[in-house]
Amino acid sequence: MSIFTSITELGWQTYFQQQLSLDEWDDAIPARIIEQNKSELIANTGSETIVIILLPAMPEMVVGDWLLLDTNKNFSRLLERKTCFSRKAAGNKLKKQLISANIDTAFIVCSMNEDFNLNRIERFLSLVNEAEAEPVVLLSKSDQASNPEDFIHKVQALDSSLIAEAINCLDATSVAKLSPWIKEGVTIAVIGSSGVGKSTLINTLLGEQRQDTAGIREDDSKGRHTTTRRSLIALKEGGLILDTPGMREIQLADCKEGIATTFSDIEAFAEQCRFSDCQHLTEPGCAVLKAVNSGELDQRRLDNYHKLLREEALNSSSLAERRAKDKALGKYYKNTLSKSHELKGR
Ligand SMILES: Nc1nc2c(ncn2[C@@H]2O[C@H](COP(=O)(O)OP(=O)(O)OP(=O)(O)O)[C@@H](O)[C@H]2O)c(=O)[nH]1
Ligand SMILES: [Mg+2]
Ligand SMILES: [Zn+2]
Repeated sequence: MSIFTSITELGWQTYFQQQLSLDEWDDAIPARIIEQNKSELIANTGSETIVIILLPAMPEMVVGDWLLLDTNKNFSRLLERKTCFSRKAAGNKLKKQLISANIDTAFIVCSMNEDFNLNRIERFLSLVNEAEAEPVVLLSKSDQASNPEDFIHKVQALDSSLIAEAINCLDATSVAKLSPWIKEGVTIAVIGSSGVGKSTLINTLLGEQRQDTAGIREDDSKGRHTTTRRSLIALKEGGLILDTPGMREIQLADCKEGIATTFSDIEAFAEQCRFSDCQHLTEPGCAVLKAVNSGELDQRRLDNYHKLLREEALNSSSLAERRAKDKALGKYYKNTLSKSHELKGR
């Protein structure tokens, strides 16, 4: 396990410091969650590692979160997050799932082979933009691609201000390109589908085989994900990097702003539509459809925009409905409980 020598190295920033009360300034010990499993959290204080057993009364916490411990090194409270990545939980679960907290930069990894997919990159960008973290698109397996520049152009055609780099995750010289983003106190999350090279990239940055990669996996029968847990790892150059399991399904929820930022070109065209509530489907005077016809906008990109917006609206409304139901149920239990106490008291 990595030993963090100071909390600045762990990513402690003024944003978190400002949340401390005067008493907490004196007594509380800040700690950051660096690993988690179903029943416990592993937190680091900058000088030691603390295991926190999860209790029902605790708030939902995730890797990257900052929390305060009391003088006995027990959980005291969770600090407000600067950024948070979340999605609707996979499958039919009506639940929001936290992915990670307090991420400054996201490396969105996509390999330059048959898995290359612009729709998926736009999906990840929406998630990262919603959290207002800085996205960097990494196009991996450059050693296997005959034309990496074509892939870079395709990504930059989405948004000319987007940073895209082609890398060979197995090669230290190639990975050294990423040094401008690796700085003390900066937390980077590596996200992308399974098998794109996220753990390989982290191992190359570390200069050691810390994380299992598909190449050295002994038993493939457990499924196609090699990394199964999120862990925050300290880098020699400073900074922290979060390895994540490949996400097969990232259903967007509560992500409207993120989609708007990702598709700001479409939103700009939309301002010129004849009707202010234009859906850009069949309406006359639609500036978005005009941009498709003139070749300024890809039909694929417009289709994906529609798809992500529909999905986001559906997921957000079912999650809101679920939250309202849970709240009503909570009130009901509270009422019946206090009634039964009243009866018992009589
Ligand atoms: N040639 C080449 N192979 C790569 C590159 N990046 C990763 N690989 C290989 O691709 C396979 C998958 O890499 P991993 O690092 O395990 O992928 P991952 O993204 O961590 O996958 P999950 O943990 O399942 O999400 C391994 O066999 C790596 O050696 C690369 O840039 N070039
Ligand atoms: Mg992995
Ligand atoms: Zn329109």
